[in-house]
Amino acid sequence: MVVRVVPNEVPVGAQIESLDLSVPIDDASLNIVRTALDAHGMVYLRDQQLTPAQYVALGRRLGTLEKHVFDQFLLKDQPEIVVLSNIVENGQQMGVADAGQFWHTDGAFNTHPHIYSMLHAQEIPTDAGGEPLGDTMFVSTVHAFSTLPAQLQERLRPLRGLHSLIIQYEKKKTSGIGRHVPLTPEQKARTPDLYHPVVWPHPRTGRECLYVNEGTTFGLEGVPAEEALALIRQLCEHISRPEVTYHHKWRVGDILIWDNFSTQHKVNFNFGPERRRRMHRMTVS
Ligand SMILES: O=C(O)CCC(=O)C(=O)O
Ligand SMILES: [Fe+2]
Repeated sequence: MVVRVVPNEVPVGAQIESLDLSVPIDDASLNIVRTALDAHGMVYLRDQQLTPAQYVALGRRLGTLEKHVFDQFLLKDQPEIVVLSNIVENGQQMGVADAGQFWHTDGAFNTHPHIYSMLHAQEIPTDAGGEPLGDTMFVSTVHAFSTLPAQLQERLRPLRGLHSLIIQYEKKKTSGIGRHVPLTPEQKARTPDLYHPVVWPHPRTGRECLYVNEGTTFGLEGVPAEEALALIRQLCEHISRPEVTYHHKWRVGDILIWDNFSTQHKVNFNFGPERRRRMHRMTVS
């Protein structure tokens, strides 16, 4: 079977068909995946039956795997995988329950954000009619920048944005989604506030990505706080316009890979704690 890349109708994302990721990926197929990621920012593959070890082996083919700051939710035998889940068993939370409630890009609180994140769907909540709940939504930051007025593009190019994991976690505390796990002082120390370019040339393609997000950007260097927050809000609204947003309808076995420079994502938390959702997540630098 020939591997096919089928782009979404919106300017982000593509489905990759006829590629079985449970067998070690060959160079030609790996190249198709990388090229599709460069072109579309995120890719998804359906019906992938992989053990955690096979999943880790796949991730290693894309780059170096990182360990999540939440050590308590790493898989014991495969610490490259962090569990995202709303499930509580024997009074114990099984994974990070509130990841993705704001539009964001992963790793913005790292000096060198990792390029790819990956999810492998283990359990997906559905409504009474069997329709999946908890869509993950994606937008393109390349498309967002390229559709801004030229004058605004010029103004943004020299700016740097202030990103803070700590402020993001304070925001999450009050949002009421899932069970919020506070950062320990040591985890906070590992992720201090930092600046990133507002317009970030993509490390692989060189395309300009609008690197400002609702989740972690709380200021602009040299711009008065109120003006900066208003501009950030305006840019975030532009980035996440409904007509350019892809909604991923999850199925168990889906593998999603996304690029954290050229896209942003957010989860639709339209499912309660009584409906189980569980993902295996990895990050690739
Ligand atoms: O649970 C999801 O669908 C995505 C959560 C998220 O933001 C992430 O894994 O980076
Ligand atoms: Fe995320």
